[in-house]
Amino acid sequence: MKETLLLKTGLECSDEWRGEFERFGLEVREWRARGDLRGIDYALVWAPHAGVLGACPNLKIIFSIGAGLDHLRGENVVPPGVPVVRMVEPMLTAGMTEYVLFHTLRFHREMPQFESEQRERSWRQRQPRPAAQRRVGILGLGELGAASARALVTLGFDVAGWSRSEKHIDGVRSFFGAAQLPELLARSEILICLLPLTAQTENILNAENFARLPKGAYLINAARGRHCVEEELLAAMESGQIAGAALDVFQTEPLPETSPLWAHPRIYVTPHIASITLPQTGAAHVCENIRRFRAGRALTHAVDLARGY
Ligand code: NDP
Ligand code: OXD
Repeated sequence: MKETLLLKTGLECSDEWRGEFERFGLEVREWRARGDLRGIDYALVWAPHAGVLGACPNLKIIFSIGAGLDHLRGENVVPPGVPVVRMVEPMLTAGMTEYVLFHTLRFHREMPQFESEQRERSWRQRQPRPAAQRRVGILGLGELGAASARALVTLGFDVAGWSRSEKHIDGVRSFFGAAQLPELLARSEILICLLPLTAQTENILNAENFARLPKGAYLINAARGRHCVEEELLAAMESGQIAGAALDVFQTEPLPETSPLWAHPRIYVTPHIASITLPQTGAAHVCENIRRFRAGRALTHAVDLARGY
């Protein structure tokens, strides 16, 4: 008998995922038509409602459709004892690297300034600064942060990163642990946040840390909205401490129509699309883990939800 995968994507791409899993030999059950939960073997989900996964008595693995795991938090969302695997797939990483490169280059080459000069029909030539003289700091040097760091090094930027443990990435200066955060911030003219959302990282983009950045720094937040205290960011932009920001994620999503972030002249808003798991490559990661499970081998990218990432 075929095994069944319960699918809740959060986006309008269920058919593509379904096709991939059916080719692999799984039956796919959509979340909204989930029926008898005894028949569910695997679940691939984004923000599942509390109580549902725990009511699947034969569930073998829960796959997060995203890299982040915060959507699985909350009482009764993930039943104890069922392994959880997070999403790590090459196109998710590539998409984030593109997003980071785009915004880093945009700030580095002063494009927001040139865009505003264009609107004024103002022709002001100036010498661009070499990338080697631009200090970029990345909060989080995991799958996504490390890939972005490598790409920025290739372009010649002066790159440093911050993580819990020390990293050894060619051309990237490693800062680690809470004690070294101020030093990383003090050198970051462009600060990129690619941290997971945990109790330790929530609100990390706050007034105190903005004040540690060089004056006129830029912020790129592609991690989670709850990393950033939005009111304190607006204040730091008002004072000129932060010159510009690219925000893909927000405290409340969708970003409310009334939010001042939408119309801020120096904030670039995107609707949580910095990178999105691609069904083809994402399904390959899921299927590989199912194969491993069936063969009794260790899963890849299984996570400890208690650690938070
Ligand atoms: P990883 O788990 O691979 O990496 C997390 C990194 O953060 C690690 O380097 C880790 O350090 C570091 N870290 C965690 N906690 C701390 C801490 N308290 N202090 C210092 N460093 C810390 O995650 P990914 O790179 O795969 O993803 C990062 C996040 O990006 C996701 O959690 C998600 O929220 C976000 N994301 C956003 C997307 C979007 O479209 N906007 C798309 C995909 C992901 P160490 O290595 O030492 O453990
Ligand atoms: C993710 C996301 O965590 O898309 O993958 O935000």
